[in-house]
Amino acid sequence: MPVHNADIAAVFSEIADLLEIQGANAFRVRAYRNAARAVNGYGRDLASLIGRGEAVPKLPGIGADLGAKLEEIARTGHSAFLDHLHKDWPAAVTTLLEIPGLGPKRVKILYDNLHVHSLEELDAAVRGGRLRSLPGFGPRTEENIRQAVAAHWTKARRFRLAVARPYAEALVAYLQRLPGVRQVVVAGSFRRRQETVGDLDIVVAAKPGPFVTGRFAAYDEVSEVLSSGTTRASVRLRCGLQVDLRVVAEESLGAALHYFTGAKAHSIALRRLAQAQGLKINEYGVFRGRRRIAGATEESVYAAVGLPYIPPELRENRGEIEAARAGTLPVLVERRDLRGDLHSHTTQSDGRGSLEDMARAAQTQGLRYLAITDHSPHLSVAHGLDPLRLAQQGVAIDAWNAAHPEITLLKGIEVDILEDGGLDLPDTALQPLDVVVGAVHSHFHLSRAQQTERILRALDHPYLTLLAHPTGRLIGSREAYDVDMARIIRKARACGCHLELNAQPERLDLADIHCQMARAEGVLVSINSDAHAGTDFGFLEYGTDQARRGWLERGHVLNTRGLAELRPLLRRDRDLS
Ligand code: DGT
Ligand code: CA
Ligand code: CA
Repeated sequence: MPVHNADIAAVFSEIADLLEIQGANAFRVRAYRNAARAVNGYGRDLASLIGRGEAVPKLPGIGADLGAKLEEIARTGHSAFLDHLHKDWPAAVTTLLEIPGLGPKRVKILYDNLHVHSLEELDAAVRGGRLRSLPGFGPRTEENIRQAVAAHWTKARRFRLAVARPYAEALVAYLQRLPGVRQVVVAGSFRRRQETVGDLDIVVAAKPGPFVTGRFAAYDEVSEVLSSGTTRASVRLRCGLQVDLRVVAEESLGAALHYFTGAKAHSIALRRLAQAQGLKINEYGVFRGRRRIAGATEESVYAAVGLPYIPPELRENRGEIEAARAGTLPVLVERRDLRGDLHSHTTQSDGRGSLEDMARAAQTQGLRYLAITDHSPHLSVAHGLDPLRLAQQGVAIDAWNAAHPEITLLKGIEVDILEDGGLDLPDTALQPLDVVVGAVHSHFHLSRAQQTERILRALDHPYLTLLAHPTGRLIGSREAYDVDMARIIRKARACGCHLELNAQPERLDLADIHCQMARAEGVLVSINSDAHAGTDFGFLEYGTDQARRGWLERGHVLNTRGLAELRPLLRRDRDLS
């Protein structure tokens, strides 16, 4: 069975989780977490590479020991070390970590005292009131966990776009090789580039008949066939992801794609528009009476109702049909419009590439400038930079820039926004920098009023250029903190500050609706990779997808500017002296 990079990364993550629950050395745990990230971010399929006998590529943070484990997993899909850990710790233990409020220490206490090692057992223990007596728990914690477990049960499992993508691509490649298959497109929320997908919806243009659905059901990674007929089938993959397949005639591909791309609300609105013109749209085409007047392409479907093509990212019935009718659809930003990146890390803090590594990788990705923004001292786990180390990094950046006109490094910092809204470095350290990215990394649970005040106060700081990952959410594991985004966005405009759209697949923070709010208020958004390794610049694609869902055009995005145009937009202190 093929092993994807995501599978290898999942093994490393699970090892890290289990080691952490055991209370292993923090550096050892971090090494496995970093390895998982490096593998996830690597652009080529490691298993096929290794299968062809090529040397295991040098990935940041992966030395001889982890490299050998990587090769083992890539070849066999298993890790002897993980199997060894499972002797003492059942696999389901790590799923307990998905419950907010349960960290490794508490999971260990639960396991040691109550032998709770799955969500079902946790549920039973909570119902039985057995948690409150445990060291460090208490009735309030028990109640919080009870609510978190209930929320977990009701929330059907969704996959982050970046997690679903390798599965989608491998399956598309498999289907495309089948004889008689003309075209394969992943539709649904995946095509709309939603940040998470509930399942994959694949539309195949092929000769009708049971051949394609049969081959689909026989795909290696299928663990369960939910249904299979001549034109449709549904399966579940080993990773838990469900995939729905539709086989359509080539002449209906556009109509079918439109139907299965959705979103449902968009399709319904378009059907209404068609009805008003005496037309009928369904998954086979656009019809006037019995006559089919369009359907081979999506363009033809829209044209039949008098509209220009609407990009999938906009199809949420949030005003796109009205905009299309009025001829005011946005010309959405594209990845190739990005000229630079304003948030990245090096080995000076918690990055895994040197200054030179990061600069070269950014250049390879077509960027002309890169802000180096390591952490500030408050984030001690990340070995944040004090003023002296920051100044030394500035010297190294000057040296790089003097020798490398092809890509310009900007001096920056990702400075912690403290609980009171102050910044974690003195003005004297911030003043010489090109970019000051302010970030909340602590006190996520302040009240909405306090959290909002805290950030507004930070935005008032004359050296702050950019508010990083503005809501702090981690998709699927940490809710956004409670803030008044409308006020923050208005404040940002008032003080000439910009907002980041952090492109890390688990952040994608700003959310699409906040991008729209920023656009409406005239606040520029910077699509930043927050790269911790050279391979992370690939995240910019996900950030761009999110920006497109937020209706952003090139002009709304700060880092589509060339350096000369950018520099004055980064300085806020010029008129203050
Ligand atoms: P997901 O899977 O929850 O991330 O979201 P979607 O949008 O991929 O939804 P899904 O998989 O249930 O359906 C895929 C597309 O198929 C959906 O976007 C629109 C279309 N579709 C599904 N059910 C209906 C329906 O009852 N009416 C219409 N017009 N379209 C539907
Ligand atoms: Ca879907
Ligand atoms: Ca579906």
